Amino acid sequence: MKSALITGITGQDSFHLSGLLKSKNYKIFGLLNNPKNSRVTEYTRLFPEVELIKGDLTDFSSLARAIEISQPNEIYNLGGLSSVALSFKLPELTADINSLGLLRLLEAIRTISAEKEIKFYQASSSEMFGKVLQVPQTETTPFYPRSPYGVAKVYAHQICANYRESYGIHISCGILFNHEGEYRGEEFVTRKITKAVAQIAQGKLDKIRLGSLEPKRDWGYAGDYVEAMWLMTQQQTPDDYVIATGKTHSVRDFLSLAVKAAGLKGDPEDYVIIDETYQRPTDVDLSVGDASKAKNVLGWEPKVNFEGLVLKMLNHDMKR
Ligand code: GDR
Repeated sequence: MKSALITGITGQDSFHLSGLLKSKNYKIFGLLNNPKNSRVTEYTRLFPEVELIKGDLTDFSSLARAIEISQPNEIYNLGGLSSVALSFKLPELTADINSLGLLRLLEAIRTISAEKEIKFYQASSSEMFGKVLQVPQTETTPFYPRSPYGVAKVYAHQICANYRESYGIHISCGILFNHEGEYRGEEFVTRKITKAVAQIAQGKLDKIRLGSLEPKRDWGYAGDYVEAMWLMTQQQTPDDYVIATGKTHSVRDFLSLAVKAAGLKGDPEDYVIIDETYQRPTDVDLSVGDASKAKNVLGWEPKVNFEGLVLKMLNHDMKR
């Protein structure tokens, strides 16, 4: 039986990845930094068999201990501060967790005599492309991050390449574009919209406050994207891959589809108040990825399209 250690076990991607690894009969270990996190109950209800290990990406010894306990074949580093907006308020913590936390984990792998070769997956991000220098973005597009989060992810991405080349560690980085779904946190714009639209449709809310309707993102379904993560760790040779749908849509497009699907009448913008407090000092205006390499090498392709994603999330929130 293979075993996997996942950091950031209560995050959106861990819910999807745990489901995938469970279906493949893995023994799963999850690194949990805050047992009081409100998502722990939901996670343990869905995955009672997963062994949770107390630990933190800011604490080297807890990472070494987690590796010793789990003796993993694969490690998925999904932990860290994932809100780009929050990274402007907590830039130092963002660097400590998202950059140095990853470095600590790599150092733990390098220095611990594990029983077997560990295959490592790093959650890199399209946020590294920031003010994009090429459309669409590929694995070779230069980085121009526009947030403390993006800058921290660039460090992590590049130290992964360095450890792969210096020490021969099997490290693959998935440059994942925005991916959403039923487990998405409410601080992200897609979930914020589908939750609010469901409440408006049920007469519980009048309007939704958003920072802007203009930014464009390449939005995919998280359930599809965790399959790409797993495929990367199954390869003989580690490498970096863009994971994206290749299509871009604005926040306005997402809102319009959700409003229509909920059966609300009138102009979608009638339901919106533009609120500057949700705007960032610098933002990414356009993001669209080219996942040809993942398709050719991993045989990976997204299954859920933009319309399917909006409906999935809206239906979930309508039921709730
Ligand atoms: P993002 O996701 O920053 O792309 O990072 P988010 O959903 O937060 O923002 C997407 C775009 O929508 C704009 N926006 C708003 N965003 C939020 N959160 N709230 C609002 O009210 C609002 N109004 C407009 C944002 O400015 C932005 O342009 C996500 C995260 O999952 C990262 O961890 C991941 O690495 C990247 O995607 C790829």
